[in-house]
Amino acid sequence: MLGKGYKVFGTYRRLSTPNFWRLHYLDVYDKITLISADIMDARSISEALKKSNPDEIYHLAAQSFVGASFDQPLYTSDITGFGTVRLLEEVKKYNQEIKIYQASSSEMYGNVKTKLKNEDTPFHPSSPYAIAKLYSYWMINLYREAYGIHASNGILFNHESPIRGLEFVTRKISNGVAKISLGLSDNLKLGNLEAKRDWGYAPEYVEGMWMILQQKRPSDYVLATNESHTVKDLVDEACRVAGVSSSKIISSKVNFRPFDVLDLKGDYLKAKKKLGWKPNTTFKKLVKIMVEEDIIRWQRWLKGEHFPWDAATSGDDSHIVMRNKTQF
Ligand code: G4F
Repeated sequence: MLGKGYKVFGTYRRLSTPNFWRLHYLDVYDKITLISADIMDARSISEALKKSNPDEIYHLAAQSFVGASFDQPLYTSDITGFGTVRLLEEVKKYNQEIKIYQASSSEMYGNVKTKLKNEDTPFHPSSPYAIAKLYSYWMINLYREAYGIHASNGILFNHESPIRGLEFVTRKISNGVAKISLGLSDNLKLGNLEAKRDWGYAPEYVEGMWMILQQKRPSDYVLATNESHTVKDLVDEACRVAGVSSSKIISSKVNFRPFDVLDLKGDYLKAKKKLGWKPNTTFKKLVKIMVEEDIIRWQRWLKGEHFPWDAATSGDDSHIVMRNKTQF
């Protein structure tokens, strides 16, 4: 967005331990304006609108981890579901000309039988997270039809990069095999290796989000790669890149979800035709980007360099601390 000449505002939740490492990693921390706000607090959203007076809103705020939504269904519903309505209501009061992008999710399809999912495929959500996202999806449609707000859903399939959180399977694997390859760990425990996902490269999907809001008419679009791979395929490819034996990767029932979506594969034809959008990074390239980046980080760590490339509380890497606080 900065590259396109936008003035960018970002909202953040106040935390006792600041978590801005991704903004530093992308070298944008000093180039954007941060506003303290919370999607649970309508008044703070109203204030954020007044401070930023936006033309476009990219609504990505959510409890976005499917696994955690089974443990915290009400919390997830409040943030990922009602949060969108709090935003829509404040936009309706403040300025109905603002364009809104809603981060909808391929999880909304759940275990529906259709192999290749597009904008016309029926939804069958299979987690509290997916149900909350589907609620938001329909609210976006309602505010578009009832109030004429330029509100669009991007139905994005899994999109990944080296700044993915460690709790998600791609980064858990890239980080895990990187550590095994450098002798920092013996094995990696995962959950369901048979699940299939349609994994693409996040920067390309963010470009797609922007394209969606540049359309004259709001609409809903699938962004995907038209391919799906099993978690086991991901493990094998990551191990190949890192030079690690895949026998070190263990599937443990402890990490299985109460209910899992078996196969998600998206059809991006509408986005291609209407937006001119298409994914360019192959599955193998994506795995290579992520594994190589994690190996580099751990090599730097071994040389004594400590920096918060993940929040201090993430997974079993909680020992990563800031040595030089002024740096970040
Ligand atoms: O990486 P995941 O946690 O992503 P998931 O559940 O597909 O959700 C992500 O993509 C959605 C888009 O479709 C977003 F809406 C959502 O916010 C998030 O970004 O899990 C992927 C698959 C699952 O089937 C899971 O059961 O990997 C399987 N898996 C196997 N072992 C694991 C693990 N997932 C995690 N997180 N950790 C494991 O150890």
